[in-house]
Amino acid sequence: MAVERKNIYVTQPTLAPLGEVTEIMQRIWDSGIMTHNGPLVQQFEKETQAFLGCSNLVACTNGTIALQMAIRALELKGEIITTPFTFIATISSIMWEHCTPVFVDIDPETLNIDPDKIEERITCHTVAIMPVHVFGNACEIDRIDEIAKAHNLKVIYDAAHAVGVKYKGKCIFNYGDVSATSFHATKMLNTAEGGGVITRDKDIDEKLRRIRFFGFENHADIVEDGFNGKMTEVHAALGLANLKYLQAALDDRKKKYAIYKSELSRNASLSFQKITYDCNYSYFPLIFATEADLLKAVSALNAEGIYPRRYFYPSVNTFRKLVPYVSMPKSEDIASRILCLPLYYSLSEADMERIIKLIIG
Ligand code: T4K
Repeated sequence: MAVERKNIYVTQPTLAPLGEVTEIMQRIWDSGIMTHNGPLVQQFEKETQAFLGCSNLVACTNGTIALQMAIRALELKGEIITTPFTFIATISSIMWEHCTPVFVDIDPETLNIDPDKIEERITCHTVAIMPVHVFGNACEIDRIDEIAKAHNLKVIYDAAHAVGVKYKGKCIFNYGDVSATSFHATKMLNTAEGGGVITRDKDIDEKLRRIRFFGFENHADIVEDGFNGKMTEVHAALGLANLKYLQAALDDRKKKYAIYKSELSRNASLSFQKITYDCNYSYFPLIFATEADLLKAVSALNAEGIYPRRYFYPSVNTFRKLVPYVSMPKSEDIASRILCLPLYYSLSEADMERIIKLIIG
């Protein structure tokens, strides 16, 4: 009799046992406090900071709003240099804040913005650089900061993928003017939906907290151009429970990444993201020689109920509805032949073996 297999998707959330979540949630039922910077949100901020090694983490509704809060807190108006190889939220957050995204092509090995190309795109309208630590692979932070300083620009890191990443031994959120991360269900640490904004600057931190709460100061006067960016107590409870499993999830990803990489390296036509500093291995991006090879692998996997994802396809500079098209050859080329393989805590090594076999035969 044939064995019925469950479908395998690109990821699955790392979830604490339900009992541990409800134990924390009981406090909401006891107090009746559900939102508005309640005790669980404050505890989630404190414990996440302590785990990661950063300060001034402002928890919010999602990673997109985190980016928008960062842009607002820095009062940016003008052009923001960013990467075309990213999720659409990087660009939409810039546009929602009435700024203009200006693309700089990527380094096809690291898949991050190419620092050597940033200065060519700086104009008198440029106000900031928004690089992305793509798939949790740390950007060339020193180079980017040097360029920003020389041109008096702000730096916001889109660190949506970068929970747990270090740069030169320190939490990656400690760099740039502000970092924005995501606690979405598909991320290393999840609150179902959620985000966080991090800065070393106490004044910006306080401003971010006011922006998150409609712009109010002390529930009286409106002192900032704010909105509703609050994380709820329910989301924070889930985050607190999941935080206990973050180290295990990071260790597991690193181990599984190494297995995939060593096995798939046997096929010389496949290549991998180059990691120079640090990575949390939250995704397993695999680069095929051609798009046809990628599509062949996708059909073989799909036929077995396995669903990898084409992150990030297409390159966001090609979304003509949003931005005038400017050719970004490296990003467009990589986007056409990169595939993220299933990678998550409960993925078995036996399933990984099946995936590897289906790709390299
Ligand atoms: N900047 C960057 C660079 C980003 O990548 C993102 C988001 C952001 C900013 C903005 O952060 P958020 O505002 O989202 O916090 C996902 C996520 O929705 C998104 O957070 C993420 N990046 C983006 C790269 O991917 P999809 O379209 O892949 O989601 P979906 O529903 O197809 O999920 C993928 C797989 O995950 C499913 O096949 C099954 C599994 N899954 C998904 C969900 C939602 C679960 O097992 N449980 C779930 O609840 O977007």
